[in-house]
This record gives sequence, C-alpha cells and structure tokens, in this order.
Amino acid sequence: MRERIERLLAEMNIEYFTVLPYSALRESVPRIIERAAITPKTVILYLLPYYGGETVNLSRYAASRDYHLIIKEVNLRLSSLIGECFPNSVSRGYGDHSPIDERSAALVGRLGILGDNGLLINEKYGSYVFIGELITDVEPELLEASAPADVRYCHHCGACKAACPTGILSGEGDSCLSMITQRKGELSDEECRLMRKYNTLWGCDECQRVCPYNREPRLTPIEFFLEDRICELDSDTLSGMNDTDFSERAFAWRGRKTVERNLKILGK
Ligand code: B12
Ligand code: SF4
Ligand code: SF4
Repeated sequence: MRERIERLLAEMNIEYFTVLPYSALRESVPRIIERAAITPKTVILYLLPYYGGETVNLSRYAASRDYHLIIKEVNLRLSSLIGECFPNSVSRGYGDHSPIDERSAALVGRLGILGDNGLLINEKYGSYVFIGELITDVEPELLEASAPADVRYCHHCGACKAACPTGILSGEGDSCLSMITQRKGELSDEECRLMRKYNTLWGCDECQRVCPYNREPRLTPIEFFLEDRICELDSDTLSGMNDTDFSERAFAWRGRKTVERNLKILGK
C-alpha cells in the first residue's frame, strides 16, 4: 500500500511523505476533527517544496497561487486512492487549517528537523516546504504506518534569533511580523515601521532567509509554484485582479481591505 501511495505522490513530484498513526500525534484543534464526522486512525502527511525564486515585497510562500489549492488537489487524489483500496473508508484532507500540529507530525514522521525558528527543515528543500495531510479511518497497519521517531533539532546557530524583526524568537517580543501583516484593523506606528523596514506586504521570511539550511534554496519541482507568480505587488496589480484571481492568492484570506491597507503603509 505504501508503494502505491509513493507512486501516486511521485506522479505529482512529491518526494517526502510519511504514514503515521493518528493517536501518536499532537491534536491542536480537536473541534476540527469532531466536525469532520470521522474516526481518525491514520495520517498520510507530505511536504510540498515551494521555493520558486526571489521575491520583493511578498514573502516567498505567497508569490504563487494559494498553496491551499494544490494541497486540495493532492488530498483529492490521495483520497480516491484510499477509497479505491478500502471502499467503506472515510478520509478528510487538510493543510494549514488542520486538527493536528503539522510541524510536530512531520518531525516525528522523520521528514525534517526542528529549527529554532519554529519551522520544519527538510534535508533537501530546507524550510521552504508546506505540509499537507490526509486523515483516514483506515487502520494504521493496513497503510503500513511507521512508529513515531524522536524529534531532531537544528544546530542552534542563532542567526534566526538575531535576524527576527520583532524579537519574538528570542523571547523579547510578543508578535511575529508575519502575523502583523495578516492582522485586520489598524496597525501601530511601530508595526508600520517594521513593515517598511523589511519591505514586506505579506508574511515574513527573515528567520528563513538567514538560516544556513536555506543557504542555496533548491527550486521546487512542483510546477504549480512556478506559474502565475507575483513577486512584487502594487496597487495597479491588485486593482487589475478580478475577484476570482484575488481569491486564489494566499494573501486574500483577510480580504482586499487588509491588502490595500498594507499597500498604503508601503506607499505602493
Ligand atoms: C497559526 C500559524 C501561524 C501563525 C503563528 C505561528 C506559530 N509559530 O505558531 C503565524 C501567522 C505567525 C504564522 C507564520 C508563519 N507560518 Co504558519 N502556521 C500556523 C498554523 C496554522 C498553526 C500553528 C500552531 O498551531 N501554532 C501554535 C503552536 C502549536 O505553536 P508552537 O508552540 O510554536 O509549535 C511548536 C510546538 O508545537 C513544539 N512542540 C511542542 N510540543 C511538542 C511535542 C512534539 C512531539 C513535537 C515534535 C513538537 C512540539 O514544536 C512546534 C514547532 O515549533 C500552522 C499549520 C498547522 N496546522 O500546524 C502553520 C504553519 C506552521 N505555518 C507555516 C508557514 C510557512 C509560516 C510562515 C513561514 C509564513 C511566512 N513566510 O510568513 C511564517 C513563519 C513564522 C514562524 N517562524 O513560525 C507552515 C510551516 C512549514 C514548515 N516548514 O514548518 C505551516 C505548517 C503551514 C503548512 N501547512 O505548511 N503561522
Ligand atoms: S517570521 Fe519574521 S517575525 Fe516571525 S519569527 Fe520569523 S523572523 Fe521573526
Ligand atoms: S538559523 Fe540557525 S538556529 Fe535558526 S533554525 Fe536555522 S540553524 Fe537553527
């Protein structure tokens, strides 16, 4: 069964995946699974490398179309494979908005090490990877699940802590610049100053940019992340986007107003 999963994922250029018993994972938002009407038994979790080149004022994860779109596609294909092999099974796909802490799941699934920047770092693609998963009620043994492994850590060089604009990584600040750019409402003068200083309209890559594991980031082999890229967003590009184009961007989830506010802060 593992081989069939591996083959299916390889067709989409996905090299890193793991199969784990759900009971071994940290459930961070139990209500998501309660609402999903499923008895979760096994998780098939995979990495999507997304580095597609440098960006100007959008963080690297937000330059392509919204990664949730590709996660949905992968989960649909995985789900039909599981449905074919186990006809009465129930499966649900997740990515980001998930009942589990995805980074700790990927760590115990041997897909990478934990960086002091809080991110999963993969041996080949560094930390520029998204995590997606299919949760199913098929028993772990039937899917040849692995036992969870011990977590491994980065070499604590300190570069991410030193580079972090808000100081949150060294415990000196209480907010993350990525979060600030994604918050609705008015931002403080200090928050606007940080956005200008780091020229970021959406997200923050500072703790990844300086990390030695990302020194020579490898381009993603997944076409989705290389197409339709926006590396620098300005008001003209935004106003030229119709509602469908806009809704298919990772920076859309807080609505146009939030993006317009950020453009104004950066004088774009
Ligand atoms: C909320 C959220 C955010 C928030 C809060 C971030 C945060 N640090 O929690 C904000 C908006 C700030 C954010 C920013 C970013 N995010 Co985010 N975010 C999430 C989300 C939806 C939930 C995270 C969560 O529950 N946090 C609360 C708790 C769990 O966080 P924590 O205590 O720091 O987590 C650690 C502990 O759990 C600790 N731990 C404690 N006990 C145990 C036990 C075990 C066994 C283990 C192994 C670990 C462990 O390890 C965890 C990892 O550090 C996840 C998706 C998901 N469902 O997991 C994506 C996710 C973590 N984000 C992701 C990304 C890409 C980003 C950004 C890089 C985007 C950007 N460029 O701006 C930044 C990076 C900021 C940073 N350095 O963390 C990716 C990370 C991929 C990776 N390689 O690790 C995820 C996994 C989404 C995805 N599906 O790919 N994010
Ligand atoms: S994303 Fe930016 S603000 Fe957030 S922890 Fe990393 S460097 Fe610090
Ligand atoms: S910059 Fe250094 S301390 Fe931070 S995650 Fe990378 S290796 Fe670890």
